[in-house]
Parts: sequence; structure tokens; C-alpha cells
Amino acid sequence: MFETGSVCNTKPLRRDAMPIIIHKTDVSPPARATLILAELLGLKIETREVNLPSRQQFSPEYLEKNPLHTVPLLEDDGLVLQDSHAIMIYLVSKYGIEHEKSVP
Ligand SMILES: N[C@@H](CCC(=O)N[C@@H](CS)C(=O)NCC(=O)O)C(=O)O
Repeated sequence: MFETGSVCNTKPLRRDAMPIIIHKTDVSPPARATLILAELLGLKIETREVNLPSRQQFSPEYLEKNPLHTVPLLEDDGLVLQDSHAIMIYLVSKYGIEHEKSVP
């Protein structure tokens, strides 16, 4: 459903903005929750697959962004968030109104 590097929704709400990136794996309920919310908000999301069984979450690059070594991880315009609850609050706070305006 959400392939690595794929754009899961292309509604042009943030046409000029850098894409929001969510690091995820499909077997992670908290990661899926953030992606479902992003889709409901009509956000353009790029995903990055993190292979947990291969312990990719412990790579130096990933640990630098998330010392908790968990998914999901959100990157948006320089902001990095490491917890699904924080990510969802952030997405609704920042983009929820934009979404509301887009509903006829
Ligand atoms: N409270 C965190 C929990 C995230 C979490 O535990 N993710 C699991 C997958 S469901 C994970 O990344 N585990 C890998 C690890 O701990 O190394 C959130 O809601 O984002």
C-alpha cells in the first residue's frame, strides 16, 4: 500500500513545499496510524522503509535521527519527530486547518 519512496497521496495542498517524509514499516501499527491520518488530511507523503528484522533502525544514520530506534519517524522541513502520537498531533495542528479549508 505504501511503497518505499512512494507518494501515497498527491492532492496538491502543499504544491510548493518539500514533501513530508515518514520512515515506516507496514507491520507497525503506530506507523500505519500516521500514514492513514496523513492520507485523510490529503497530504503528500514520501515514505522510507525501515526493515526492523534487519535491524535497520540501528543504523548510525537512523539512530542520528531517532535515538529511540523506532518507527514511525517524521521529517518535515527540518523538523524531526520520533513518536506517532507527536506526529499525529503535529500533522493535525499544522495541516488540519488547510484540510478543513479544502473541504467544499
Ligand atoms: N511510542 C512509539 C512506539 C513506536 C514503536 O514501538 N515502534 C516499533 C514498531 S511497532 C519499533 O519501531 N520497534 C523497533 C525497535 O524498538 O527497535 C510510537 O507510538 O511511535
